[in-house]
Amino acid sequence: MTRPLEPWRQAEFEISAAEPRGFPAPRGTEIAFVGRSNAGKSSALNTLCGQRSLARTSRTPGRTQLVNFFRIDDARCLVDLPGYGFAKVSIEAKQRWQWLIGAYLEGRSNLAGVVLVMDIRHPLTDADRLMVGWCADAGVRLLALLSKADKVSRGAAAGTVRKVVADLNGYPAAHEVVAFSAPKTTGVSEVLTILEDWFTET
Ligand SMILES: Nc1nc2c(ncn2[C@@H]2O[C@H](COP(=O)(O)OP(=O)(O)OP(=O)(O)O)[C@@H](O)[C@H]2O)c(=O)[nH]1
Ligand SMILES: [Mg+2]
Repeated sequence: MTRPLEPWRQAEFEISAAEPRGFPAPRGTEIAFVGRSNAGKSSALNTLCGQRSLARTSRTPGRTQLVNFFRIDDARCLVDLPGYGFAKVSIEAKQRWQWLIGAYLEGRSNLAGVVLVMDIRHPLTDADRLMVGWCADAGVRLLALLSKADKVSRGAAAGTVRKVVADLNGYPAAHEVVAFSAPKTTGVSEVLTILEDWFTET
């Protein structure tokens, strides 16, 4: 099936927010990307939009603590949440991260679902599980996007997908698991299909 990619290609950076009062007023529906720093969130976002540098790759990983909003059109918005899991980050920075993500996830009335980006070689870390728990409590749809699938064999990727599917078995809201590769564009149409469904069902 050919997906209507064109609107995604037109996606533009809208605004960055360092704290909840900087979040733009909800307009249309939103899908948020979360995951460990370096998991491949920005790369996935860029690949899905068919753009090379829509979301900037952080030169100083772990330091960016902003929520970035990218607008597809009036009805659709993609949100890049700060990456977590950097051991070097101070306790205050971690608490700040929790506060910011919590404020976004708990308070965002137009949130259609969350894309949890995880390196296919290290899925479901403790922090990822915390994230899954938050989404479950909030009743938010979840897509586990297993990035860097090009780094493992096809068989290994399929095996990890099965494991994550089994692990998310008890997840209360709608959820999906997809193996993804930014350079090879593996999983792109599958992910676009799921996210478009979320946008239209909400
Ligand atoms: N081989 C391969 N490398 C990838 C893939 N996705 C991302 N990368 C690489 O992984 C590194 C981190 O990617 P980013 O997209 O910047 O990761 P991020 O999750 O946005 O990281 P933060 O912004 O620090 O939270 C970069 O060097 C990317 O080129 C992928 O699918 N395959
Ligand atoms: Mg990033």
